[in-house]
Amino acid sequence: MATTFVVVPTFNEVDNVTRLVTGVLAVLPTAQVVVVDDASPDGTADAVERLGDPRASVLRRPGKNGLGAAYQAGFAVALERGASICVQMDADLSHDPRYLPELVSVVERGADAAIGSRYVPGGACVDWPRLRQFLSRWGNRYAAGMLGLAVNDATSGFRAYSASALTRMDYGSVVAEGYGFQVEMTHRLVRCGARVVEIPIVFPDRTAGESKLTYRIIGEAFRLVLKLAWSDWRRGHRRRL
Ligand SMILES: Nc1nc2c(ncn2[C@@H]2O[C@H](COP(=O)(O)OP(=O)(O)OP(=O)(O)O)[C@@H](O)[C@H]2O)c(=O)[nH]1
Ligand SMILES: [Mg+2]
Repeated sequence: MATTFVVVPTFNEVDNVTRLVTGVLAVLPTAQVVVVDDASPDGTADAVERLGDPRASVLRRPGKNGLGAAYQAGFAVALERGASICVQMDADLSHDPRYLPELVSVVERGADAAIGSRYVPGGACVDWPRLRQFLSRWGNRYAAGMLGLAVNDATSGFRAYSASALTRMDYGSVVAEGYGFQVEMTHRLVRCGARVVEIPIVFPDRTAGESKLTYRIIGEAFRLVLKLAWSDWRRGHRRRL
């Protein structure tokens, strides 16, 4: 049977994290949850430890250092502890644990990665302001179009990876953060010939805590797509010569 680890990056998620961790363990009782907390001043890490559940642990990092680095640290711990499947999800309850069994089972049945997608039939974003919907929808079209990714939701942070795909992708060398991190990971999956399956998810806006999304993160993702498209083009060009 697969050994599943669920990696959850957190910064100031005390109002969500307990519900999230118990929700995950209710649907995946044999999984391990690794919360990667960047010294949240609101006591998020303590809230997880207070649960006293041996299946939930906290990786405490000394300060806020970005989402990409938090995922990388969480994946490293999961792989070191013997994960065969690594899930990543947000703590703010926009990623509903009810989708976990399907994401995991798709990878168990042979996919390299399963992505919880808002932009396939049956998927949706609810309660988001129009501007967020617009940015997310067109950001995904831009990334997929520029990079030739046959993935409808390359910015989704709700995913399951097989351990072998993570290793093959050399996830530790990904440099982007935030949405850029998800796009760069998707680009690597596609470039290394991975089998990626999208599962429809309904994604509600967070109801507690604050979003960490900034214009800097959006700008970084925009530039990253250009950079990856340019390096793809150069690689293709070199092959043709
Ligand atoms: N460890 C760590 N976690 C982070 C950091 N930034 C964000 N997070 C967590 O990453 C997850 C996603 O962050 P959100 O603020 O929900 O960002 P988002 O989902 O892209 O944006 P919203 O849809 O507006 O909520 C949440 O669980 C955050 O607590 C960080 O620098 N370090
Ligand atoms: Mg969120």
